[in-house]
Amino acid sequence: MRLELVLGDITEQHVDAVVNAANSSLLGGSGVDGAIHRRGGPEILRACRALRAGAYPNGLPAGQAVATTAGLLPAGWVIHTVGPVYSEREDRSQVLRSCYRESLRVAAELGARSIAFPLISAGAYRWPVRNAIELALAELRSAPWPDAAGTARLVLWQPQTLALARDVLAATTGPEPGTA
Ligand code: AR6
Repeated sequence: MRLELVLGDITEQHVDAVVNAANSSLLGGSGVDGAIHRRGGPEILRACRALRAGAYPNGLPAGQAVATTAGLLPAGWVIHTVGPVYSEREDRSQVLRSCYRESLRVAAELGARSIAFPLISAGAYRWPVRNAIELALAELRSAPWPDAAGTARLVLWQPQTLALARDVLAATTGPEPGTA
């Protein structure tokens, strides 16, 4: 699987599936979640309400992932996942790792060949950015992916976050081939 780091807006990614950094309610919020619902239109919220009325009456637990239509977005699906809120007292990194793994699993089930992730938990949920990048890259590089030609893209919102992600990747693999 090819791993890409790009600067940009998750709502503008032309991939099979984009991942939403949602909350358990699945009913919207700020940051990535707000942007996805705003740009994707009401169809996504309708699909999320249907999930709450059906399989997830109590909401989506942190670390899990579920897909809906992408509405008006250029992507084919939105995969909603719920990151953990950062805690200094409790190590929740397995939950954060699970968000990436479960999203990839759902994407594979859908037959998606390309997927774009935001940096889950690194905004409103206050996860330290470098560690959020380290966990994201570790999962994206090790997760089983049925399609060897598939692409996983990590979309960074700020230039300094992209620079940090490139540093982290280079520190673990050597210079990154073919980055945008
Ligand atoms: N495209 C790509 N990245 C973005 C965008 C965008 N349009 N907007 C922000 N980021 P966050 P979380 C970056 O807060 O920490 C919501 O209210 C941002 O700079 O979206 O998992 C939900 O409903 C940061 O690096 O997600 C939840 O309640 C990263 O995306 C809660 O926030 C994640 O920031 C989830 O918080």
